[in-house]
Amino acid sequence: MHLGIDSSTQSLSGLVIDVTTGQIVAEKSVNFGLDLPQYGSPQGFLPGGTDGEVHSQPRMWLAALDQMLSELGDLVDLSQIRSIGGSGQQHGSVYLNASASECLANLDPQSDLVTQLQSAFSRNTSPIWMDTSTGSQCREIAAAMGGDAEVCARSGSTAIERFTGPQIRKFWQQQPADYDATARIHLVSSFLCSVLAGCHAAIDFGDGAGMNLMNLASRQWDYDLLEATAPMLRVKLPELAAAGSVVGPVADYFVVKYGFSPECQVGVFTGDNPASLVGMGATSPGQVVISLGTSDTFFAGMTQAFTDPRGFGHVFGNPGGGYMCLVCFRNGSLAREALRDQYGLDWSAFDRVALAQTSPGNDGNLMLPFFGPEITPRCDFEKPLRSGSEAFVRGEDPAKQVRALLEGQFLNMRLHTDWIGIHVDRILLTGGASRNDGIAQIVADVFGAPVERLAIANSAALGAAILGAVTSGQDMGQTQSKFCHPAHDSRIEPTRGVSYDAELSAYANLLAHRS
Ligand code: ADP
Ligand code: XUL
Repeated sequence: MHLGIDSSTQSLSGLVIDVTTGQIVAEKSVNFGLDLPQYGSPQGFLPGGTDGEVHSQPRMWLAALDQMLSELGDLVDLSQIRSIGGSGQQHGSVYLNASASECLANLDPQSDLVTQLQSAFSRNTSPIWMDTSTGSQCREIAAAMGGDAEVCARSGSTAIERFTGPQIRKFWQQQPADYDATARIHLVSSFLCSVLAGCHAAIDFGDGAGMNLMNLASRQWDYDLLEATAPMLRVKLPELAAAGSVVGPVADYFVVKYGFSPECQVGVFTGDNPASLVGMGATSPGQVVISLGTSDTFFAGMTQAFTDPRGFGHVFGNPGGGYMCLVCFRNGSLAREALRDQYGLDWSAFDRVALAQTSPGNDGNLMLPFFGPEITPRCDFEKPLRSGSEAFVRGEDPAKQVRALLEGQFLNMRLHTDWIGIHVDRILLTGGASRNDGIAQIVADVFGAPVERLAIANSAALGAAILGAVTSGQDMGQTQSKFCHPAHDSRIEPTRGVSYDAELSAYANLLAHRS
């Protein structure tokens, strides 16, 4: 058996697979807001950050890891786990001082992770992917490199506010003494991997590409980018390695406390999106995945690395080899939740029956579906912009509002993914909101392609478990063929005769002329 651990924005999950039987044996998830209310992060991050700052507490992730393993141990015999793979929300960074190596190597099973790693942080909080506060740092890095095009050609993305390099630069500028006291900077993924292995683990080529620091072609740290970002950075960064390659055996702490075998191996973790690509069985080019988690993301394997001319899309290393493209939309589930709560609705208002009260195109009522800052396109929106009938613009008619939000979200996605040039003839849908048939229908209609879903919504955790199997020497493709099948009856066809071409132009026009 192999364990996959995914630490996402709102929860940390564990999922156990048995490659012999092709079964998912157990799943356990700890929700940061509901299960760990003492961290004051109802949606997984600290509310109330100013000027676009969004931070989370790495201690909360440690508490969640302890809790998840303790609960998972009630469901499955952890001594049978041969290897552990994992993933984390991308871009988020964890800052550790010089005592961290010792702390990691000597974890005492009589105590817990939070208590023991408490003093190993050189920064109490971690900036996460929702942070949009580093605009000036991005401009400085681009200027030092001779322009955005150069940063993009080297790292796969222009300098982006949530990416780790600009975040590190801001930390160095604003807290130089704390930066100096930082011995190691991890991503969420490599941090949790290090805890499990009891030593500093590498960053993989998938998550590493989300930092504006890795040279995509050579898969090494790019010294010019490091220099443009902050001094003495190379010594603070881990090594780079392929996702799933062996880090070492699981730390004694986990053997004694949770009953893992001392032979259980920990593999290099990756980002949640690259892991999802693995978990959807979509690592080979030709398949498109849309993930509807806290953020909405659109991604696909690529044979060649080419970048988004408008600068919103990214190219990462693909854990299956080669590259993947990714476009991330910050106003995903959080915007759907905001509209749902504003109108006092529940998710049934987003299902097919409810949406049948309105029709595709929504009688010309359109919405720019942003309730907070957006990254694709980059703009500090505060509320949605409506266009259409007077009643609709006044905010009346909840069913039309729901349709307008969803059509707006997927028109925005279609508009900002056309650069990839993939002919979309099937969409694999995943993430928490993918189980909603109404949302899936609108995805199918807007893209004009059928949608399929796997039996399991958490494809990142499944991908993490498959990477765990790879750590034990299993073939990725063969393991994917055992687990990554669309669920029976999960397919949704686009509505016959419906095309969103005119709405796409109207949406692009509204976006271009927004006030
Ligand atoms: P993440 O991995 O980013 O933490 P998930 O992929 O677990 O997020 O998705 C969680 C989100 O899914 C929730 O925030 C919620 O908004 C959304 N969600 C869950 N169930 C439904 C549903 N039935 N309809 C629409 N959205 C849903
Ligand atoms: C991708 C991104 C998000 C996070 C959280 O670039 O910022 O999708 O990985 O899921």
